[in-house]
Amino acid sequence: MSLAEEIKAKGLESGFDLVGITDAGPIDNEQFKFFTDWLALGYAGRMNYMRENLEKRTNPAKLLENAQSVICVGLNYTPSLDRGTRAEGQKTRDETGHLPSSRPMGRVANYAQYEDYHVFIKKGLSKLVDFISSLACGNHKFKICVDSVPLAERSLAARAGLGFIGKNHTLINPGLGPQIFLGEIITSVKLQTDEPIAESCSNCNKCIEACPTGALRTDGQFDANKCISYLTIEYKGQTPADLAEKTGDRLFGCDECVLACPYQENAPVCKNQQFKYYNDRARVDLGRILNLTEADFDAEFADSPINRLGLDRLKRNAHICLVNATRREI
Ligand code: B12
Ligand code: SF4
Ligand code: SF4
Repeated sequence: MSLAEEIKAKGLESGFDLVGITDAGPIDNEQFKFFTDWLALGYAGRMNYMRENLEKRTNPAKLLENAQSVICVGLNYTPSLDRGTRAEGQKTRDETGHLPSSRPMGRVANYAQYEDYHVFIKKGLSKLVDFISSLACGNHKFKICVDSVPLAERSLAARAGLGFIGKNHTLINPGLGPQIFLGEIITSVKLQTDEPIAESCSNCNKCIEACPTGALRTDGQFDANKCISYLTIEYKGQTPADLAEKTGDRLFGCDECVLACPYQENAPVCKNQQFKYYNDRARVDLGRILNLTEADFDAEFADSPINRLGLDRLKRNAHICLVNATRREI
């Protein structure tokens, strides 16, 4: 087995669903142009960090001295509707996958129903680094990236053969669908690289039709200013009234463009049993959120991606969902 093959086998054995390798060169010109157009058109909204470190974000070699390769991993996060241990008295989900309740509830995006993926994936990648260090000759360097490092993760994952970029802008693997977290190890070890896959988006436009706000534009661009995921996770101000209304009962994140994709239909559920899933985070009681103290919030969401949002913004979102619930009842 070559070193690259050993690394890929170890990655899969340690619980990742996909492992591919690409070189540490910059993303291609078309992808770079897409990115700079996105910034120039103002579609990054108030995510000012997306305007910084452009050189590093689009070129892994700028993030690590003598970088040669990027090992890209994917972790499937499609939740099973019946997964997890139900608490005493907890109701079963209805045919739409929702837990019926007489109290107004807010929906949490699938990815945030798990423990914080940043922490989980970093731990897995750190073990993989130990494994590579034990096999590679010489004194090599490694940099672990999961989401927060300025790096064009989707572009690199596509180049490493993990999947293709769909019209919903997610990295889609034909077998696993779009609900895949990404992570990378940039390394000075030179490894044999993989080829991008041949399959591509079917252009069925179901994602664009499903987007409640028009954030997924028909011209192929993505306007974060209108995206419910951006507004409920990243945006710090008061949500504009028209968009607040379209947010419906989405308390944290949005999955519409992901769930509408035909590649999601037969996607297998997350098989990594070490990756903690919380059944009771799929839908949460809005009244309870509005009454949480800082101490309650920290205790309840310490290991969740929701923790980064902070209690004030979670309450802002809960208030919007509650107003929308009242509107639905009238
Ligand atoms: C900022 C950010 C957001 C922002 C902006 C999203 C966006 N589309 O840009 C907000 C908060 C809205 C967001 C939402 C979500 N995010 Co987010 N996000 C990021 C982050 C930090 C940067 C993304 C970025 O660079 N955006 C800028 C745009 C221009 O880049 P891009 O969409 O990645 O597109 C690149 C290529 O795909 C290509 N490209 C894309 N479309 C096209 C079209 C054409 C024609 C061409 C030529 C090229 C091209 O060009 C770009 C060059 O780099 C990444 C982590 C990272 N470091 O990469 C996670 C990441 C993209 N997010 C992730 C997830 C899971 C989500 C959500 C599903 C969460 C949710 N349920 O609410 C949604 C999905 C919304 C969506 N449809 O994109 C995952 C995606 C995994 C996957 N399988 O794709 C990532 C990779 C985090 C991770 N490590 O797993 N996110
Ligand atoms: S996450 Fe929701 S609002 Fe954002 S582009 Fe996808 S469907 Fe539209
Ligand atoms: S819904 Fe259709 S157009 Fe959108 S990403 Fe999936 S296959 Fe592509």
